[in-house]
Order: sequence, then C-alpha cells, then structure tokens
Amino acid sequence: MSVTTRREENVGYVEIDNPPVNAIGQAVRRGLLDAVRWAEKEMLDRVIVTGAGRAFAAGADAKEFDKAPVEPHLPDVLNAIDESFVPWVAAINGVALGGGAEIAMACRMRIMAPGAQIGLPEVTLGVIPGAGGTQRLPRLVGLEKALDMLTSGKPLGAQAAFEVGLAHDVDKDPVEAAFMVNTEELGCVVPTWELPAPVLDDTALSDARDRVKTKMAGQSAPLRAIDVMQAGLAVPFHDALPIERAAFLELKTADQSQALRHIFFAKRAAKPPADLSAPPFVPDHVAVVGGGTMGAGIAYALLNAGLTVTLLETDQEGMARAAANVDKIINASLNRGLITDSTAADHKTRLTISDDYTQAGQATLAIEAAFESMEVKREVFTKLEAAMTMDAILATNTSYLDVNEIAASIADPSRVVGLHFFAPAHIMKLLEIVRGDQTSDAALAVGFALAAKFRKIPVLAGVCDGFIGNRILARYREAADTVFMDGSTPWEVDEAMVEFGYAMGPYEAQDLSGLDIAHANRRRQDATRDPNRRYIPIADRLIELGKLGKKSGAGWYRYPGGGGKVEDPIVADLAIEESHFAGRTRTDYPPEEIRKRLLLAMINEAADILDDGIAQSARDIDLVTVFGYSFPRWRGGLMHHADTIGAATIVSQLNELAKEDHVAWKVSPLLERCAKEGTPIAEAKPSA
Ligand code: T1G
Repeated sequence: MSVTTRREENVGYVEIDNPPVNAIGQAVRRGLLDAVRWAEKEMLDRVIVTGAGRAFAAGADAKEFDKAPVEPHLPDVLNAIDESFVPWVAAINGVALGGGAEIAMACRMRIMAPGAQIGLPEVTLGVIPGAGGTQRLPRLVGLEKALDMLTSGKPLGAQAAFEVGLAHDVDKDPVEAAFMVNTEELGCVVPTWELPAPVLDDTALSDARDRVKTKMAGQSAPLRAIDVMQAGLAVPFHDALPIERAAFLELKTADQSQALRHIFFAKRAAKPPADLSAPPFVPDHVAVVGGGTMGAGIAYALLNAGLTVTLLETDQEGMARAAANVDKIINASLNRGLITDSTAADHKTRLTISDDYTQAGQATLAIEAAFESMEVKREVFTKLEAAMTMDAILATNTSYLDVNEIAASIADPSRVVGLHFFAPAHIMKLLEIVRGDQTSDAALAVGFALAAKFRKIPVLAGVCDGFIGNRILARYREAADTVFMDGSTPWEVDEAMVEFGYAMGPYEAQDLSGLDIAHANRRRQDATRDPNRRYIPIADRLIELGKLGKKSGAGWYRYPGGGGKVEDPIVADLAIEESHFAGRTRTDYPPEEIRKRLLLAMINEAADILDDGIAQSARDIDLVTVFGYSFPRWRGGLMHHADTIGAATIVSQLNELAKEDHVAWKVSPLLERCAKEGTPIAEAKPSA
C-alpha cells in the first residue's frame, strides 16, 4: 500500500498511505506519478491529495538516504503535479514535512486542518530540500520567511501558514473544503513554479548567513541551503532544480547527515529492554522528595504529564521554598506561552506540598531528589518505606551515589531504581534509568513508562560512580585539568571544544553548574582514589579561594557584576604554581591537541563503560552524550564520532599518550578488540 486513487464525479481523490507517518519511499513516488497520469487521462476537474492516518507525509524515507536514488525521483513527480493541466489541492490533515511539504507546495492550493503543520526540517537531518522546496517556498512566502523556515527547520502551524500565504485556508475537514473550492477560483491560481521569484535581498541573505553561523556553527546544510536558494532564484525555475538536486545528493551521504540520521533513529530506538518481563506502568500519583531545583523540575514535569504530585520537604521553610521553586517554573512556562492559565491552575490542584510523609501514602512511586548525601538519602528511603505501600516503587535521582547502597536501606531493595534526571528536569530530554543489582523489572518498567509519558529519552545504566554520563564527564574534566595544569588555560581549552561543536567548553559549563558539586564528589572519592593516579589539585584551590562558579561571581572565570565571563589571570597563575610544585614542564598545546586529548579521554572511558556493561550499547552512549551533555548532535554522539576516527587510530594515539601517564591513558580492552578485529565501535559488546 502506498497511494490510492478514487474519483467521485469529476474529482479525483489521492491518498498517501504508508504507515506510520507516510514517509515518501519509491512506491509512494511511483503512486503519485501514476496518479498524475490517471487524472489527466480521466480529464478530471481537480485532484485532492491527502494523507492516511495522522500525517499528510513525513518527508522522504530517511532509511533510503544511503541507497542509490531510484526513479521516479521526487523532483520529477512534483514537477508533473505542478505542471499538470489538472489542478491538485493539498488537503493537509497532519504533518507535511520535508518532501511532504514539497508535495503540498507543488499543488495549486493548500488547505490545512487546524492541528496540521508544514515545514522543511531537512537541515535537522543534515540535508536540504531536494525536490524543489528551496525554489517553491520563497515563491510562496517571500525570501525572508523562506530563509527562516529553511535554515531553522521549524514547521508552521496551520494558522501561521495561512497568515504567510503558504496555506489558502484552515478547515477542520480539509478534504471537504478542497472539494468546495470554486472551480473558476481554482483555475485562476498560478502554478507555483510559474510564480515570480522574489527579489534577492542582500541584507536578508547576509542576516540569514550570520544567524546560521552563530546558531548552527559547524553545520554544512543550513549555509548550503541559503547558497542553493540564492543561486536558484537567480535563474529560471527549471534551471534551479539541478543546482538544488546536486547539493542534496552530495549532503545526504556526507558525515553530518549520517550522524544526524544516526541520532534521529537512535532516539526512536530508545525503548525498554526487550526482555523486560513487567508491563509498562505509569503511576497516577507520585511523591517527590526535595523541592530544590531538581525536585521542583521533576514535580513540574510530572504535573505537566497530568499526574498528581505530593512534594515532600523537611519543614515549613522547605515547603515554602519548594512552592516558590515550582511557581517559578510555572510562571516561566506561562510567560513563554508553553501552558495556559487554566493549565497552570489545573497543575496546582494536583500538587500537594507537605512535610508529612504519610501524605504520600497512596502514591505508587516516589522520586527522591534530596541533598546528594548517602546519609540523607538512606534516611529518606527509610521514611518512604514506612509511609508508602509495600509495592510502591522508590526511585532516587542521585547523579553519582551507589544505588545499591541506597537500596540496602530498605527491606525490599527490588523496589529501588535510579531515575537520573538532568537539570532543568522538565526540559532536558535524557533520563538515565539506573538498574541496581536487585532492581525488579517492575521498577524498571515504571521508569521507562514515565520516560515515555514525559517524552524523554530513556537510557538504561548500570551502577558505577557517575553511571554513564557523569562518569564520562568526570574523565573529560580530569583530562581538561591535566591539559590546563601542563600548559594551557581554561579559556584555551574551552575555545578548542567550542570549535569542535560544543555550545560551551568544560570550564564555562562548570561555572554555570557550580564547582561545589564536583568538589564534594572528589572529597567523597578521596578514600577510594587510586594512589597511583595523578591528581590535579587546581579545582580544590578555587574552592579554597571561594570561587564556586558564576553564582559566587567567580569560578574558572570572573563574572564582573554578574555579567559575562572574563578570563582570570589568578586562575591561570594557579596552574603555573601547581605545575611548578609538581615539578612539571609546561607545554603549549595547540587547539587540535587539546581536542584530541579530551575526546580520546572520553572515548576511552566510554569504551570501558560499555565493556563493563554499564551501558548496553554504543548507541546509548551517543544518546547520553548528545541529550545530556551537549555533545554536538551533527557529529552523531561520542561513539559515532569515534568510529569516524577508527578504533585502530584511537588505540595508536592512546598508546602514545600512555607513555606520558600509563594509568590515566590505559587503553580500554574494548577498543583493543575493535582495533584488532576491525569492527566498528558501534557494534561492540561488553566483554562479560
Ligand atoms: N523517514 C523514515 N522513517 C521515519 C521518518 C522519515 N522521514 N519520519 C518518521 N519515521 C519513522 C520513525 O523512525 C518511527 O519509526 C515512526 O516513523 C514514527 O515516528 C525530499 C530529502 C513525522 C513529526 O525530517 O519529525 O523529506 O520507531 O516516533 O513522534 O526534500 O517522525 O516506529 O520504527 O517520530 O509522531 C524530512 C522526520 C525528511 C521528518 C512524527 N522529514 N520525522 O513524530 O513519531 S528529508 C523529517 C519526524 C526530506 C525532501 C527531503 C517525526 C514526525 P519506528 P516518530 P512522532
């Protein structure tokens, strides 16, 4: 099934039917082209094209990108629609994205259902529209709007599309509305390809390029989209299409598109383990312990998902602080138009804030987000166990501590699971679901069901210090501190990593989150730290100087007047001093050497995480690094990036670094296996 046709009187009805979202594969292209010929043979007055199910068409089938293009090619199909003497009307019932939007734009008219969307998100997959979108869109909405839609990839809702002239009408029954369009009126609509090209406004083009260079630094597709739109609009429509097609074909097999498609499909593959024996169970009443930043964010996410929440604090003062934190998030969401006043009011009716744990007696799940101290957490779990029913699931939001040790504080540790949220908990997509030694499938099932309810990306993690993401982060920071101690400065390290594609470097990021959290972790690890492992004391020196990060006015950088970051010579001097004490000779590392060391450190640590079975797959590590730690999505995540370097090269470079420090740079056995067997890291499995 791909495209069905039927006629009623002299109207043809064409339906794109390729579940679940009508991706446009070869069969759909063939079906549409056959439908054009059919309508012309039948001498129909019009054709109304719509989508079966919830989508109009989700765009080209991204699974076909790595294959050689097969005829009929979409540009040719859409030219046939656009140039046909039988006018087509697009009845857009759902999302019309990418090629789906291009089909709609090749039609004479577009009528959208109120909840439908239309857009060209190709750049989010590392490509550009390849079927006339760069040339039809500006003819319909003007250059400036077209540049914005093309480079951002953001779709328009029905009303917005109507207001910019992309849709002729909004109607809850677009097919019926398309039938009712006056034949004469329809006959007077100029085919899209014949519309005049908008004037090439240099300011609009340069503004678009500036915007992309800032917001999408390092990405090829957005800039290429601007170049193709500009070049195409300067020549006749049919001369423009080969220019567009050539750029599309080149981009779709390039690294960045492969990386972005890897993440696109990895996100959708993030599901419960196949062998999970318990059915997904979404609780309707959840207790959250701790109304600080994380607890309030988790509570808000639960409220937003329609659940009832009991937010527990230690006393009246804590309750007031919790209420203020939740209100702050609700007001921010109201101000950004993400929720309405009535939704905000409804949220508050489902929220109880209390210091009495028995208020959570009927909750079927508790999420502990209390202070990051084992003693505090064990006390909280004891109180939850006493207050809640025996089958309630008890989750901890700890970001580092041993879930098994927390679980041991109650009689039945199988009820305990780690649900590691990332700040801000109601915004960040990643959720690490940490399986303790005795965590039951029922407890895991609740975690995965909650992730689906929140539309978060669940990643199963085993128990170790920092699970997947924070363990990689700790190694990343250690490598950065080592480079800093041995010759660089925090700003040189940050600049090197921003150039790689991070939104900010490791030092600026620490200043934002606060240096005290990592400091507390280092102190906790003092007793078990490997005495043979080199320890970099610079961060400790900052704590002694009261430099806790932006919140204290200074950390690795200074923030005069709470404003932007300023390099701090005192911090640079600390490294020189500590390096002297340690008898080190400092080296001036160039940016590419800084990047190489920090990336190899993370890749090696991640390989051990995979080898230890803490992560289930390299793909999961890619999801964690992209959605929890801002690894550039267009590089596909840490392990996808590693495969672009190759395990053999990585092992060779690590062996070189191990000559400097054989402890910190000990090569992961998993990388050695991949290098020896010539297998991609993406296919690597734990050694056990
Ligand atoms: N190709 C292949 N599979 C797709 C797909 C696509 N374009 N879009 C979705 N799927 C699969 C998805 O992997 C999942 O599979 C299932 O459909 C449901 O998707 C020629 C070159 C449409 C908004 O970038 O944004 O057109 O996990 O879970 O949350 O110029 O899918 O069930 O096996 O995401 O309701 C441009 C991509 C392509 C749109 C629906 N189009 N898709 O979201 O469901 S390039 C896009 C989406 C192009 C032209 C160019 C979303 C959605 P499975 P889902 P959803």
